[in-house]
Parts: sequence; C-alpha cells; structure tokens
Amino acid sequence: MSSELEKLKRKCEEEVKNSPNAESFNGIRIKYLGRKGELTKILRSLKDLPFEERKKIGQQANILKKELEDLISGKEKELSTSNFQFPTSNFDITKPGKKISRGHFHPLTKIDEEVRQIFTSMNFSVVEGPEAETEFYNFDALNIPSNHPARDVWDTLWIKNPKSEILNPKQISKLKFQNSKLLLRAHTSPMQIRYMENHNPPFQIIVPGRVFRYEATDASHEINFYQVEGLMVGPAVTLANFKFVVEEFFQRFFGRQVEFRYKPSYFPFVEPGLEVEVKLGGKWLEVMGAGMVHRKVFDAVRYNPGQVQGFAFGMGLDRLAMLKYNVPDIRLFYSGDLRFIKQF
Ligand code: YSA
Repeated sequence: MSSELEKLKRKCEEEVKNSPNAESFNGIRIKYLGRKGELTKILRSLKDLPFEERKKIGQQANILKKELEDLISGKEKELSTSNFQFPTSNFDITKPGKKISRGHFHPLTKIDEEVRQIFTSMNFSVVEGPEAETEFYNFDALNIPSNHPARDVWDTLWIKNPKSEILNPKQISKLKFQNSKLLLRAHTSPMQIRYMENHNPPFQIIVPGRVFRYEATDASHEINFYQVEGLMVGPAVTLANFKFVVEEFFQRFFGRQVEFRYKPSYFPFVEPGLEVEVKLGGKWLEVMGAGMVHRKVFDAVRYNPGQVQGFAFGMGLDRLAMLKYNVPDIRLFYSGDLRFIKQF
C-alpha cells in the first residue's frame, strides 16, 4: 500500500511540474484530492485492512494529502499573476528604469521643414521636381548651352544609356525637339523651367530638393546635398521685393538680426546676378546665389519678357544647417554616425 502512495505522489508531482498555468491546478486538485479523487479512494479502501496496518497507512496517506495540498497551492500561487511578488533579492524598486531611446528627425529634415514653414508663411508654394533630369532642363533652357563655359560650375553626373521608361510618353515626344541626355540634376533651378511651362504668373514658389555633383568631397562639399530654389514672377517684381523676402527669411531662420551684404555675381539664367552674404560670428558667409530672371529664360518658357519680371535664388540647405548648428564638416550629415545624429 505504501508503494501505491509513493507512486501517486510522484505522478502528482510530475503533473504539477508540467502544468502550463495557474488555472490548470483546479483540475489536478480534483483529480487527486477531490471527493472521488485518487488519494480519497485509497483512504476509503483502508476500512478493509487490519487495524494496525490501517493505522499506519492512514497516517502516511494523511501526511501525503497535506503534502499534495501544499505542493498544488504553492505552485499555483507562484504562477498566478495576481499574486506576483517582486523577487526580494537584488531588486531595487527605487532604481530609475532603462530609458527607451526614441527616434527623431535628421537635422537636415528639421532645417528643410523650417525653411518650408518660413516661406509658406510668406505665401510661397512648395513644389518638388525629378532628381533624374534632362540636359535641356538642367542646362539649355536655363541659358547654358552645351558649349557654354559656365557648365563647368556644375560638375555633372551623367546617366548612361537612359531607359525610355523613366520618362512618360508626353515627355518623350517633347524630347524629340529637346536635348534628351539624362543626368542627375546638379541644382534645383531646372524646376524654374518646369514650373513656368505649366503655370502663369503671378506666383511665388520654393523648390527644396536633392542635387548631385561630381566633385571631390571636403568639409564643405558633398557629392549629393540639398538646395532650396526660390522663384517669384509677376508684372512688377523687383530686386526690392527680393531683398525684403530674403532678409525676412534669414532673420527668422537665424532667430536674430543679422547683417547682409550683396555682391555682384554671374549665373547665365539671371541678369543681374548676385550673391548674398550674412555676417555670423563676426564673419561674412555666402549663403545664396540669386538675381533677376534672364529674359532668355522667359523666352524658353514662352513668357513675354516685356510683361513679366521676377527674381530667383538658390541656397545650399546643408550649408544653412552647418551655420545654424555650428557643424564643422558637411560629411557628418551623411555619415550615419549615431553619436552625431543623436545630438539634434
Ligand atoms: C543662382 C541664381 C538663381 O537665380 C537661382 C539659383 C542659383 C543657384 C544655382 N542654381 C547654383 O546651383 N549655384 S551654386 O552652384 O553656387 O550652388 C548654390 C549653393 O549650393 C552654394 O551656395 C552652396 O551653398 C551649395 N553647394 C554648392 N556645391 C555644394 C554645395 N553644398 C554642398 N556641397 C557642394 N558640393
């Protein structure tokens, strides 16, 4: 009889051990200790045994009953979430938790957003254009024909064997009359042409976007970077309007009064052309190229230069970010180095 008790004990222990959750213990309790349970059956059968043996086995069975009860409720408590207890050793409840690191916008995205906000608040619309461009839009229509020395300014990344599926059918038919070689746009100015082809003045737009140049990289030059183009055209848009818009933009962008300086410059698509410099930390820094839209550009989009005039500008977004955040090397923006990115 005592070997039967022993067997029963092992069986019950095994079942408790393999029990997946606290809920399954009720079943085990009924199976072994319930009114028709296995241990109860043994206790009932004792009446047929001689007195001495009944006494001995009875005692053993009662001890086992207590043991099984403790075993089942102990394990049940342990698994029950409502009764979860913090482990008492090595657990400091007052210690601050681990900080979960959250992502955030890249510094260039932040600057891009800020530039868009300032210009849209001045009633400029934001438009974007293709990064793979044609020679016609990137150069010819901007008064930079193929033999023009100014092409050297825009060290160009040409695309070999352009696949016609990059262009839609309307574009392809147009290209029959235009210079169709493909390239990665070297500036955002081609969007001046694309926009004017499809819109009538007056309007004012900015074109933020990625541009590409075949250049050696250094602390202030990357092979791919971002520019923001600006274009305002109307019957009586003048350099005075340009000066107001640009100064308003930079005061708000840098969040303080800054000094400006205008220098004559040359871009084939403006006349006159100029460069804008701002004084930051006691130093003059060039921040944009600009000018009044050249009449040949208006010719290319079939505007009447006698009826409209406008200004255009282009600035390097990365360079603005460098000035604003005091970043010494443009390449850090593209390094993917989290130690740098996490500072913004
Ligand atoms: C000029 C007159 C207009 O009416 C309209 C636009 C322009 C700008 C012209 N399209 C242009 O691309 N001029 S630029 O070659 O001098 O570049 C403009 C700005 O881009 C520079 O002032 C500089 O801030 C930035 N840039 C140029 N090359 C760069 C660069 N930034 C990073 N890496 C490079 N490699």
